[in-house]
Amino acid sequence: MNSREEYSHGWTSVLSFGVGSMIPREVIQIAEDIKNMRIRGAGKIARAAVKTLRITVQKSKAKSVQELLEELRNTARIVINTRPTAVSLPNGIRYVSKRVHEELGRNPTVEELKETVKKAVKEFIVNSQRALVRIGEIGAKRIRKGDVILTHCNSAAAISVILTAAHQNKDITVFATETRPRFQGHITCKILRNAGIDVTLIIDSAIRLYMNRINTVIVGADAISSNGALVNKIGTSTIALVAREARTLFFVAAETYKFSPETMIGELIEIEERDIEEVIDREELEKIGNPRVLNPAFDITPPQYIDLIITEKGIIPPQAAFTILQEEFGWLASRKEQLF
Ligand code: RUB
Repeated sequence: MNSREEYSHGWTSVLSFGVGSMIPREVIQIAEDIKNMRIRGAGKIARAAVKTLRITVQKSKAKSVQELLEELRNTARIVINTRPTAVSLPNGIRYVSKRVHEELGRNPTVEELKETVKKAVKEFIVNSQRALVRIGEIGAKRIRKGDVILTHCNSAAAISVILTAAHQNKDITVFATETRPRFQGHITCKILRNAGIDVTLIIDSAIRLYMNRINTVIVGADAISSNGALVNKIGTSTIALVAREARTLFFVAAETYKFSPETMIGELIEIEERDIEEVIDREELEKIGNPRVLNPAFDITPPQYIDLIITEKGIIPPQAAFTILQEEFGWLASRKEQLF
């Protein structure tokens, strides 16, 4: 079963069991926006996901703690199923769920539990925004004056490093890949050009031709596994290979909530397969004899091609991913998780 089927399955079953009426319309709208990529990028997805929990408690008419937990569980289930690869999404939900479980030990009232949720949501959002700033400050130290940087897709964390370095007058130049099929590279160009940075847009397949001019590649992360492998926008692993061959540095900018705790206990990260119409429309497909079309949204870069990972807690080699995971999510490895 692919992610799309799982998603629509989860969605209809929630509705058909009559739970749909308990899901606020705004939550369903945010879930749709994440799925359709009107909200995209792992960090933004996580912040939008935790906001749905706040909306749920704000709209809730639950008369008991159990009822409120059921509503939170339904929201979490819908939101988590929107995009399967970005671990920031379940990790954001986990952040709130963990605080709810701690509060449950104190036998809270419905109102107290609602406050716990609102406080945890706010904390997650503030922390994730601070993490972006810190990643920029830390990462910019590794950018030298006059560096030529290549970035792929559109990552707020990678852009934070680039913008911070630019504000420090490091006189940097950026190459941005188009990032087919959704052209997130255009968003990157717009942000960097608005900041007055010298940017060149290139097609994805031109990376090898230009790699010798590049000093440093900086990309974001949708997920990092316990062995330090990076899951990011399709094409990232090819860029890493080409960078290695050209002896160009390859940096990943990632908040610690992009590390995947499931991978500590042997789970694999699911690679999202998106609608083939993002690649080619049905009419054109017909004209070329209806070949099978694949549209994976992400790929996997092995740790040996990554020079370092810039997190808000500092710079780490990919081999230290397990340590980060133990610090951040060690509590998860020892018990079966229940979200709310
Ligand atoms: C976005 C993407 C980004 C990461 C990190 O993919 O691959 O590199 O999500 O982004 P999509 P950020 O466009 O399919 O969501 O640093 O902003 O969290």
